[in-house]
Amino acid sequence: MINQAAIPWENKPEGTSDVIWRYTKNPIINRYAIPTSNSIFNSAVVPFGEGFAGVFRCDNKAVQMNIFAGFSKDGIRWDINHEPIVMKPGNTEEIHSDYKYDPRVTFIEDRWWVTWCNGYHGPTIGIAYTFDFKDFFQCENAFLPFNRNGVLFPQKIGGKYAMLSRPSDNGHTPFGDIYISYSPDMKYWGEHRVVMKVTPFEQSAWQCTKIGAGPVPILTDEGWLLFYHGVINTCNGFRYSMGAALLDIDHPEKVIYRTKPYLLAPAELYELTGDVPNVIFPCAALMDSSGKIAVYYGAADTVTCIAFGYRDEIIDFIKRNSV
Ligand code: BMA
Repeated sequence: MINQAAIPWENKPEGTSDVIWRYTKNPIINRYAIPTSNSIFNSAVVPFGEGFAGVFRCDNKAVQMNIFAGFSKDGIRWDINHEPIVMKPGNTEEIHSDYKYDPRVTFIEDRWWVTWCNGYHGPTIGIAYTFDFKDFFQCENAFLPFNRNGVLFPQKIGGKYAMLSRPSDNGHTPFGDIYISYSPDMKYWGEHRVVMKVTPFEQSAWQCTKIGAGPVPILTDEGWLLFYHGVINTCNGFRYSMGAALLDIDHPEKVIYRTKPYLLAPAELYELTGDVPNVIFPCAALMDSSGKIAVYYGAADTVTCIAFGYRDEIIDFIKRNSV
């Protein structure tokens, strides 16, 4: 795919030593951006054509969770379809779905693959592919319920598709580690291995309750750069922050480095308050050829935001501040 559009970008504010900084015009998508929406957050964008395409989590005013396609010239101003994606059968006729949320998108070989949390007698990982963000073809769910945060690697590893996921329960899961699974065909998944677990409370409490993969991992010379969310349970409920890890290129179940301090935690009003306060939930990242990165994240389960960073600075930070 040739992408001529520059990724969204804003220079680092003077005087900060942070390696991730927020877009000053956050949020980029407000909760009522389409007529039926209660909230638009935890969404995925990719370079597409001469601009960008995305799959957006829009909860409607009945608070039904669904995913919607959208398009943008600059990655900031989005035209999101007013109707949700209607799936056609892909590698199965079984495309039952009670709800869909928290999509991720990546290009592998010849098509775009979408994963999301799919309601099939409880949350599990749904998979679909598209060539144009108009027709979507739903495949077999990757796993049994209960699972969330299914994130594909953007290329095969050892000849197989690879997916991170976070086995969970049917509610607001009070635990959760990141696993990897492999598939020869995007239908049958196995070779499940643990990648990363929560940290001990006294070592890094922001990620001591549960963790989950965020954007599709980014291939770098130093390993797969994985942004992830980490959660601490507080007397006021869960607080979601963002960290990052470097995973071995050929064996991504091997964690090389992983941030002890968070990279971004709820601090701005739009992160601290909303339908679910204190949530930063990254689901996509764009990187250009110079190593500039734009991370897209849902804030407070209400709106969609961007934060920026330089690949090399982030990698250096992860190495210097690893657990
Ligand atoms: C998780 C998911 C996310 C949500 C987060 C915080 O379990 O439901 O969609 O952003 O909780 O509420």
